[in-house]
Amino acid sequence: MSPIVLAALLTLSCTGASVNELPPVADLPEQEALPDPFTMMDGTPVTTAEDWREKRRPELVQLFQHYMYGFAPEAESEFREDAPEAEAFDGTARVKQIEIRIKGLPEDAPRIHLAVIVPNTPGPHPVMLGIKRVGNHATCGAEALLQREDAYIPEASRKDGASERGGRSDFWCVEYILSRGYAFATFLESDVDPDENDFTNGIHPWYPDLPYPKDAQWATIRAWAWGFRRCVDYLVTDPDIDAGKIGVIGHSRRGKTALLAAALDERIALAVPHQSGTGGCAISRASEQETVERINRVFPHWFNGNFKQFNDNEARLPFDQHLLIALVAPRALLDTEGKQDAWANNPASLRALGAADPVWKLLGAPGIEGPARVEDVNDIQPGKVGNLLQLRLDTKHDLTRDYWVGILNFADAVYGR
Ligand code: GTR
Repeated sequence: MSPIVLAALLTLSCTGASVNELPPVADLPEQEALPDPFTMMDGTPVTTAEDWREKRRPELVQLFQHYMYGFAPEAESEFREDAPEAEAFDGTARVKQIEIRIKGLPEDAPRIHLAVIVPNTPGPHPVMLGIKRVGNHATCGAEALLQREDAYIPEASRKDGASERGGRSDFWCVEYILSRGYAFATFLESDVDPDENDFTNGIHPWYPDLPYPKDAQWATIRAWAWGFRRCVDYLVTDPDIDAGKIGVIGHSRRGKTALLAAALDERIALAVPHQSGTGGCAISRASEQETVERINRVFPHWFNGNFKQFNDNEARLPFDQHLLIALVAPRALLDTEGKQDAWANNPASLRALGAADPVWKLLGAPGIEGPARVEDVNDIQPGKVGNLLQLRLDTKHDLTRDYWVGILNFADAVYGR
């Protein structure tokens, strides 16, 4: 190892990682095996829960941002009502619509339009917060949900009817979620950043002077995770919501986002990265499905500039996705996967769960208890599962009601409901 790299690593371990001192990718050691959760970058062993919380966790938070997702700005959220509270579903629920702005940004800066649908029963309620590519009005038939004509919706979603009112009812199953006593909250990804290889739109141009090297700055998935954080800023203030029971979910590229959001924001109690694949729960090394090179080539805006240097070079990653999962510990994570969805690589995600599990154990929390994977939602019962599990159902790349049954069984189990 060159003296420069060694000096950088030593600085990293002493300071808790100043990003400008992290080694260039070419100087990172090659490791074919999965990086050990319990070895710091400079080789120092991690042996106690305190070591994890105070040293290894902060180091990994820095590494994932620097080399993969990018660093996002700190922000203070401000809330206004988008519309007065209204009843829905024959008075069994209430709809709240909140506009989230960022303090200090100009009037015409992007803002997030968060919809929160709460069961009309005594609360506070646990909540599932989902990111999606269509407007809030598409998630269910609640008439009160605003349909915003100025929202950016991708062409494909306009064509397949998904962006119509209630067009994604079978996907989000909002009435079912409410019937289980959970609130449902949701926002549109393009309120933060349209899913395009273009950083001149969305939130990015409003932060022209971030104090990070250009290649370490936030890309689209990091921006969406920042959007989750802004929504959590609101949810923890809402008396109808149980602030200790906030779950996040997204499908596929948004599953990657939900995982990242939960990894970085410890107010999130439950992560459900649905069919999240590469850049989500699936291990990047030796992928037989979507490789780092492929995802960077086809979706260059999802990850930062540094991550491109790991194309065909995954062995130099100082982490793998098991360590992103581990950042959720000791909280709960359900990795939901489709048996017919080979591209999302559920075997590689199962491997990641197994490699992350020791972190739950170090923190004295139930990680994988019993089988790591179940294929029957009825196997998810209190006392039968811990805080870490894969649920694999016989579906393609989609979200269906059966998944919601499993997700809410899992949430009930981890919350002790
Ligand atoms: C695919 C991409 C996956 C996944 C998916 C999706 O084309 O290769 O990583 O994110 O899109 O978001 O549906």
